[in-house]
Amino acid sequence: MQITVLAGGVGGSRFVRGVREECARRWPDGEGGTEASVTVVVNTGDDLWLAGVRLMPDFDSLLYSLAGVNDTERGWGRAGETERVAAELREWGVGWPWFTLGDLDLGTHLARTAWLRGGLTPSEVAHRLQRRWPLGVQLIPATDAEVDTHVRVADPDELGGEREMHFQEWWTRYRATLPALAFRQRDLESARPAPGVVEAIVGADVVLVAPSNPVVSIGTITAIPGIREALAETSAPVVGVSPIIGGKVVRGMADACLTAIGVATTAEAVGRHYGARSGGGLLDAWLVDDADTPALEALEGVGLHAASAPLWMHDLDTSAALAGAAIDLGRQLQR
Ligand code: FO1
Repeated sequence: MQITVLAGGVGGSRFVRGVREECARRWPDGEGGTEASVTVVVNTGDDLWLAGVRLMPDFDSLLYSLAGVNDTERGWGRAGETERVAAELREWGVGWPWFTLGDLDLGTHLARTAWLRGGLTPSEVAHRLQRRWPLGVQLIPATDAEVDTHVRVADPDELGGEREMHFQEWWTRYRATLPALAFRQRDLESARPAPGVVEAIVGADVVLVAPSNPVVSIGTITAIPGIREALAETSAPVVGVSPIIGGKVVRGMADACLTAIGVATTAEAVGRHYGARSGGGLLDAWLVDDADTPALEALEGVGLHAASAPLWMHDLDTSAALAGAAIDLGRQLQR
């Protein structure tokens, strides 16, 4: 059973832990793991260079969460973190005072940057980083190209009345409160899927789109030339899970991103935004929360196989149950 998941960071991490757990329960390998193979195509649009090191936040969120070393309160970074170096960087005026690089986290960024400077590609670096812990799934960055997301915002002081900033500044410094005029990934046209990504999508038995940010996470992954084509080509059912429950984002500030691209913050609107594969869109099926069952008929109307299940992931059991519902929805389509 080959399962491929498209995922961003924080929402993606919980969902992927659920997929891993559900696979271990359904297809046990006798050692507490699973015979199923789970590949996660990870968003790289949040990535940035800061203080001379390369950060890959969504990859690191998945890595730390799946390894069980993540800070569960903050939702990012390492458990038991300290910030001695970050304090020094602030004194030197290096990096961003509003963006904390913890000491343990810096170990990851320094290792990654050392390997990159040694000539490894980001996906080769990703392979080395995840060798340290037995994650039970394979994480692959969506592309080896740098496609850092930038956000255009209105600025009356600027000529032309606009300016651009890195997504991470918009997200962490301004908490997405500056109305975004557009999101742009630099050099996206020349980006290509990282090695193994197309094979993971085309060769999957089911492709799952995690309840991640539909604009800057799933949107960035599927905008990489070659990935959308692979999704159109795969014989696997493509099943998405709504990141919106009852008209509210589950976490993060995806509503600010959706508003910027003119999509309402509802499970129905995001399902329509992704579109049905039969109509040239992304998905075969769309899983919404029980609170959003009124949307099921309209979603069927646009060619999506729509179903509802509890989408709140409170713990490993609810995450595994959600993963199971998404896998089952996909397998119903295969018959
Ligand atoms: N998020 C914050 O809100 N504040 C921070 O200071 C911060 C630092 C940080 C450092 C490394 C890293 O990998 C992630 C970090 N994040 C921080 C979270 C980051 O913005 C998110 O992981 C995603 O990129 C947005 O979904």
